[in-house]
Amino acid sequence: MALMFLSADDPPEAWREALRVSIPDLDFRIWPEVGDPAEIDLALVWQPPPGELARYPNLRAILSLGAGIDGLLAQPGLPDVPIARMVDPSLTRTMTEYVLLATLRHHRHFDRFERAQRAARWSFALPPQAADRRVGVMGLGVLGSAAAASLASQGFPVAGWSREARQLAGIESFAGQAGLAAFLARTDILVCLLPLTRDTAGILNAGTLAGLARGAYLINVARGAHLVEADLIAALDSGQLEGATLDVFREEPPSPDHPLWCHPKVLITPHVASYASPRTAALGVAENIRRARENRPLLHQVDRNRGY
Ligand code: NDP
Ligand code: OXD
Repeated sequence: MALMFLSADDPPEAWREALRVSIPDLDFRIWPEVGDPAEIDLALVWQPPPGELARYPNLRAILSLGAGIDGLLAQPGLPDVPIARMVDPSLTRTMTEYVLLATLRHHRHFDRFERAQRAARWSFALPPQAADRRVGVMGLGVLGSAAAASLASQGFPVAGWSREARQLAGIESFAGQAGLAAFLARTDILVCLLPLTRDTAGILNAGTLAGLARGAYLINVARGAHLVEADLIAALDSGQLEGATLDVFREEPPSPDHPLWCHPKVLITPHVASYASPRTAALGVAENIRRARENRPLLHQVDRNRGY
């Protein structure tokens, strides 16, 4: 029985050390040096190459190093075993930091000042008070609800949109298709923290962006395929949107000639909004290793039908 670690973005040695604190005799193999595929019973992965997971005949479970599992569910030949997604305080904290930073940057006009400075222009403009800037968070799950709470603590009027109505202190709740138009209409800064599913793909489109208050901002930290990029560019160019912060893209990295790279109203970050630190996240992963090997339900097990 061995665990395969496969990720180009996460540090294998730090994960090995952190997991061995809880499971000292863990046989931890770093892809591609995994030995006999039949000995692998667990896969701890982020963005495996297409088809790779089908090579391990005795896999018991897949443990995702990411919160979003859309990429795993799209894997050809994905084994029919339980999948657990990443839920961890370090992941939540880093996402909250990013969303707060991006919101405050737009709210306090730093995006405009950056443009003005490049043109040696003194661009005096006072921002509204936080109480007059309405933030809307699409997705009120683990990450969305934490970000929403943090934004509300800064004084922003915050609303969230989810499938089912949620009761969260200080957050106005909108739910389902029936609640979407009203949610958008009261939103000046829109944060997308939805999972990518068949229902949410392309949800940030011309219609959605037109439904926002004029001069709104978009912060997409979920998945690139939520956004119809041409519709965003049109909304920015028409003035319907004042700016956008984008951490995720349909193609990562976007091609060098992609128009978003040099759009003056867009800030691009390279899919770094949040990450799980092995120091804290290894505890939950170790628990799931034990659960999988004892045939018990996993923590944060994904509902494949729901898609998240
Ligand atoms: P959760 O599964 O905890 O929350 C998902 C939320 O989205 C829930 O509130 C859910 O509603 C809502 N939702 C799902 N489908 C719909 C729908 N059709 N209509 C309305 N609401 C919907 O996910 P997390 O908060 O943990 O993560 C969210 C996403 O963030 C991940 O899937 C990933 O794509 C992205 N992410 C990006 C990172 C980055 O670095 N850029 C890092 C980590 C995650 P309900 O509450 O009713 O179920
Ligand atoms: C995730 C991500 O889903 O980093 O965790 O995108």
